[in-house]
Amino acid sequence: MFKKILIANRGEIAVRIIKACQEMSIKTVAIYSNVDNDAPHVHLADETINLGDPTPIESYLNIPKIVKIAQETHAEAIHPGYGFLAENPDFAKSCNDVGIKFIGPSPNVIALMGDKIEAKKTMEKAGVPVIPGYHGEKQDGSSLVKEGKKIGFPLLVKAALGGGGKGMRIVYSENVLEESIESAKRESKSAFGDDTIFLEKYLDKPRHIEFQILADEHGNTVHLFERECSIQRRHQKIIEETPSPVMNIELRKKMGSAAVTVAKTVGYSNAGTVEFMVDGNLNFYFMEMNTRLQVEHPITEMTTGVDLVKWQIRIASGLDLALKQNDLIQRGHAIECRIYAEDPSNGFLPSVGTLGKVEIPTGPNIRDDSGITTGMKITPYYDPMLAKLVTYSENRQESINKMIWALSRYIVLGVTTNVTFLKKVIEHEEFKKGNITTHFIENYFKDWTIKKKGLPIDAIIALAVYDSMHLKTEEIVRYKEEDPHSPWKHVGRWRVGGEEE
Ligand code: MV4
Repeated sequence: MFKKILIANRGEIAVRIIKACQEMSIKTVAIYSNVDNDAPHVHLADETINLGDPTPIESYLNIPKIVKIAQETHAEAIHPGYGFLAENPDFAKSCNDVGIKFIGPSPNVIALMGDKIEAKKTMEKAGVPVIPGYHGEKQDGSSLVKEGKKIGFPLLVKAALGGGGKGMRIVYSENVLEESIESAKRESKSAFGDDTIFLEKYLDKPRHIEFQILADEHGNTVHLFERECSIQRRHQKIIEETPSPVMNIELRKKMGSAAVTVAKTVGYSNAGTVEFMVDGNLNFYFMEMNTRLQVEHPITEMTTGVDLVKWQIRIASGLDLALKQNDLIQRGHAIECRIYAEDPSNGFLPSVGTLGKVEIPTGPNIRDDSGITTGMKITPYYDPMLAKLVTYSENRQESINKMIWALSRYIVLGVTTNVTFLKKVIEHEEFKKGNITTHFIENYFKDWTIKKKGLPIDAIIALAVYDSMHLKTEEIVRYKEEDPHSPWKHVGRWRVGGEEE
């Protein structure tokens, strides 16, 4: 087992990984940029090395600098977390080349899965269902138009190196097909330096359902069931849950076994996620594989009792996967809400500032994975996700109720957050019924702005906080008497939970 690991990340995931290392008696090295001096991952680690300039390129994306720090601190392995360098094959290779173990799959597998066309072709050959479409060699305009007509409309144009909707176009009719292909190619070229695209039938009422995989370096592979990730906004997941409300025993068996086939086909090792699209008739299709630990891994941990980060570390150190498929069981129901520093009443623009009071509710089966503390700076340099709130219960309804309870008591001052928005989504009748697709947010929350009506419990608590800070409350919080129920306001620096005037 490793004696020391460098964590090439920041925020809540760096905290999550450091805590796993502490439990395993592994020393940790944290890296941090100049705006992260007060970040919790820095306080938790055994050694900390400053990266200087906060721009991502100069800090958390700086491969030579990070590898050099790992060598100098004698770290034997690097955990990349998610985002930043987690799915960068050059980084994985740079680590392995100097004898530092990259905690993840091999560079070749990362590169293969990074190319959505190659991944799709490989899985089609392996007999895994893929979304009907064109993913061939011909990339000239007229061939692609011809193939597009064969598929029919609506169809989707996707970038080979894409993901997250970049370079993607929905095409509803033939007369805009050519220009959509061209503009997708242009966008893809500027975003990924490559303009290879592929075409897919546009699925009706799709759900995004993914399977967690663990594979050791000796050929043992298991899946840890599904996560329903359909609730997203602009290709960012915001709420995930497991089990999926549409899943049944038979479908789970089929999809789980397809996910294991995907992993085995490419000789996958470590933790990974196989993403599927599921249509209204419960047909499922392989979409892509994420070759990293995912943001939403905690809901799988809650329902299986398996610590995914510890297994990543054990697998990377060469241990056998002791978990057998038949021993794994899914029990109860877990939901995760992603807490972002963003302003729902202002186009979800990232909100920056220095954090004041942070009060996260605790209670039975409430998990807080956060990377925030009072005094920490929230800057525009990095992803605005502050924390993840997870609730677990014996069934979906109870999990939802617990989440509503917890969100109502979640306080972050200093920046605006999406907490109130999350609560509205969770409370939506169609969400409660489990009637969700990837278009849920655009369907039901299109021009959503918070209706400012009054003063809820969170604001009352916030007022007490202001008092304790010797500030005059009437200068800080105002609300409209005629709107007796809702979220509050702020004036000046401090904001509560949701929104800004
Ligand atoms: C799809 C799809 C429907 N059919 N593929 C791909 C990237 C991911 N973030 C969203 N993706 C989708 N791929 C097929 N064949 C629906 C989505 C999708 C989506 C598409 C257009 C506009 C908004 C969307 C939101 C979520 C998912």
